[in-house]
Amino acid sequence: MPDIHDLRSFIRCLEDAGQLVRIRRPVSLEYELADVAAALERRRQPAPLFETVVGTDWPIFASAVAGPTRAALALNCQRGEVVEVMRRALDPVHGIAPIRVAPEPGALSAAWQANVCTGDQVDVRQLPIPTHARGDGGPFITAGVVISRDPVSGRGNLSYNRMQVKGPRQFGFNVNEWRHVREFLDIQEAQDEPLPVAVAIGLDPAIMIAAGARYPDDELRIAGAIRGQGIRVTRGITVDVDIPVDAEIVIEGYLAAHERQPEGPLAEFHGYFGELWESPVFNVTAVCWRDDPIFQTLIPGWNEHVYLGNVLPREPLLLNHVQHVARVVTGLHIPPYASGFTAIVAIDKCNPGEPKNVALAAFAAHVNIKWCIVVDPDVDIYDPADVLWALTTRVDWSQDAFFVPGAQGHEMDPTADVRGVHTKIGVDATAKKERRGYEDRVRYDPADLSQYLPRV
Ligand SMILES: Cc1cc2nc3c(=O)[nH]c(=O)nc-3n(C[C@H](O)[C@H](O)[C@H](O)COP(=O)(O)O)c2cc1C
Ligand SMILES: [Mn+2]
Repeated sequence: MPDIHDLRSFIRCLEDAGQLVRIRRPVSLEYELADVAAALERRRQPAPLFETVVGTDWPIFASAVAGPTRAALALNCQRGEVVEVMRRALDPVHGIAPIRVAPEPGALSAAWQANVCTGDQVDVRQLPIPTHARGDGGPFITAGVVISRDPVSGRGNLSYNRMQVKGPRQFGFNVNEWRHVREFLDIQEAQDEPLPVAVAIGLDPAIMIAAGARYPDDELRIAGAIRGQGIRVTRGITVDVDIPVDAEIVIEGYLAAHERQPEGPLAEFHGYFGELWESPVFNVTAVCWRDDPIFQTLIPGWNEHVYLGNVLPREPLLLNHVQHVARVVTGLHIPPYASGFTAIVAIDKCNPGEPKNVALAAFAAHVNIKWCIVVDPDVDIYDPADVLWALTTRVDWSQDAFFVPGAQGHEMDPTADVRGVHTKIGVDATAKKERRGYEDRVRYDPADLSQYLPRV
């Protein structure tokens, strides 16, 4: 069982599983790095470790958990078990609290305390922060996990908040209305106080996965549940929040009270650019890093963005709902290449009407789901080509598809109105041999191509 506890151990695990590609050719931080990572993600290729990046000595890793293959490695399970493992980890009953490492005299309590830069020494423009998409407003930290604390209860919190470089010690910090960080900032602002936060970059993927979930407690407990033991944390150097000791890079600072500045645009999860936001301002008090750090980024508006935010936390919800109506669910997936709006459910159908009930249950599982495709167990739900084949050869559209007009969806779905009202569609793409008999489907055994092809 691989011991994954930080980014380095995860990278080793990926390399052993053929899920890492080391890129030695120099790449530019502007566009080129993201272009390469995006192409790899869309083709479901290994995650890139860019070893030579122009203008920095630090390697950059991207696309850590861009889909189910690497999620399975991160969660130490089979690909078909990811939903079940996530369902267990997201249940607060199984949460495991972080463990606070006390500083010992003369020793570091965290690897990232090896290099510390504070006050006027800090210039975040020296960090290798990519400009990802043409259309983004500039360089953004996208894979930073934000650690904050409820000023009232003291409970810790993890979230993603994109951060746009604004100056040597300042970022624009995006935060939506209904986020926990927003609640904490509101509480502080009512007393004209800033909110201390830390941003950890380069992490155990269990923490990356945890940060994408909405959870009633400290999301580090989700990461603890995944690892079966508490995540080791230590207090920040200039802020009172508990930061994972194994982070590669840590940025500490404060969200200024009552300050707002234009921030954005950035590639959004639905695959279009967003608008400028009036966002809070993050003032940096310290930047710290491990010796020979690895910077980590996440390609905005692309697979990993959708997978962490809209897939991993929601597939367990979908499973709960479809299990309620279908006798035998053999698999389900919300594909990260479809903005989290599509659900694919495989069932061993027991009744001709069951697939349509499954689709209805999927719409109830989460408002974002607008299309549910129900297939037989022989269809590979992770392979868009196999799903398209089932849609083509097993669907009579006038009988097997149904619309739900005027249903609630996501306001940012470009087909919905400004309130998010749109039409949902359910498709029964299971075979109906009772309509007309036909022979078995063609099958070839999956060949291990690495045995036959030169390494690319
Ligand atoms: C890759 C990624 C980027 C995100 N970026 C932002 C962001 O910039 N602003 C924001 O408010 N939420 C963003 N989110 C959503 C929240 O960080 C995430 O849903 C988290 O659960 C919110 O934390 P909370 O439940 O503790 O409020 C992002 C999610 C992901 C997965
Ligand atoms: Mn939270």
